[in-house]
Amino acid sequence: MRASKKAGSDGSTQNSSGITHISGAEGLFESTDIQKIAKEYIQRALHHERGHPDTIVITIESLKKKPRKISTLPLATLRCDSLSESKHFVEKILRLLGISSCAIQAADRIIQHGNMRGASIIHEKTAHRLEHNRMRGVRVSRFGIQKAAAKKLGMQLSRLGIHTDTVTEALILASKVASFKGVVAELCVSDDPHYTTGYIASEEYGYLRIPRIKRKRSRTGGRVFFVKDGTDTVSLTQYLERVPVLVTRLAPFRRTVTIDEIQDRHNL
Ligand code: WAQ
Ligand code: MG
Repeated sequence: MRASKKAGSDGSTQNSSGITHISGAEGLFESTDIQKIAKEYIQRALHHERGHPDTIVITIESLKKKPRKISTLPLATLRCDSLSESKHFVEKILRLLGISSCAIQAADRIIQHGNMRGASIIHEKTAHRLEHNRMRGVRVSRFGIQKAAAKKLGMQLSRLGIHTDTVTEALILASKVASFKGVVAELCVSDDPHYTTGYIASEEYGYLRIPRIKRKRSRTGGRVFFVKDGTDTVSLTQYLERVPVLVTRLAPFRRTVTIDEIQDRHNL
C-alpha cells in the first residue's frame, strides 16, 4: 500500500515531484487473508498522523517463487536518555561497524532531508550514493512472517511492552535487509511525527532500538543501507524489492543494553 498527497496545502516537506509521501506498508500473506489485510491497510492510509492522502494505491500480486526462509535479527533496546546521547551513540555504533565519518554524515543529511518513499544505499567508506532512483530510493518489499513465528514474536514483544505493527514490521524488514551479504548496517528513523524510536540493524549487533533518535513533531525520517565495497547494487535492489523472504525463526531477545556492553562486545 502507498498513500500520498499533492503537497503544498500544509507546508509539509515534499520532493521535486510535488508529492508528499504519507505512508506505505507491504507484506506476504495467505490468499485467504487478503480482504482483511487490504482493509487494514486502507484504514492505516486514511488515519495517518502525517496527514490525509488524496491517493491510495494497493497492489496485490501472487508469488511466483517460494520464499527464502530466514531468522529475525536478535532484538535489544539501547539505554539512551537524550537526543544528544542518541546522536553520539549512533555515531559510535556505526563507527564500530567500520563505517566512515563521511558515510555517517551523508546518512544524517539524507534522513534530515526526508520524504523518500524508500531507502538510500550508501558505500560504507566513500559515502557514494548507489541507489538507482534518488528521489524514491529502494523500497523493500515481499517480506513476511510465518503464522507460528508471528505468534511467538507477538508474545516476546508483548513481554517487552512493544508489541506493535511498527516494531514487528520494522524488525522483519531489517532482518531481510541484513540477510544480504554486502549490507553492513541499516540506520532507520521514522518519518511519523510522534515516533521517536529508531534503530541500527546489523549482523554484528542485531536489531538495536534507539530511543530519542529524533525530536518530537519532526516529520523527517528515512532509511539508509550501508554497503561494502564491491556490492552489486542491482542484485541488492532486486533482492530487496523482488525476492520473497519469510521469517520462520526467531533469534533471542534482550531487554536493554548499554553502549558500554556494545563496546565491550566489540573488543572481545
Ligand atoms: N523500504 C525502504 N525504505 C522504507 C520502507 C521500505 N519498505 N518503508 C519506509 N521506508 C523509509 C522511507 O524513507 C520512510 O520515510 C522511512 O523509511 C521511515 O519509514 O523498534 O515507522 O515507516 O520501535 O516511518 C522503527 C521502529 C519504525 C523502531 C520505523 O518507519 C522500534 C518506521 P517509517
Ligand atoms: Mg512513517
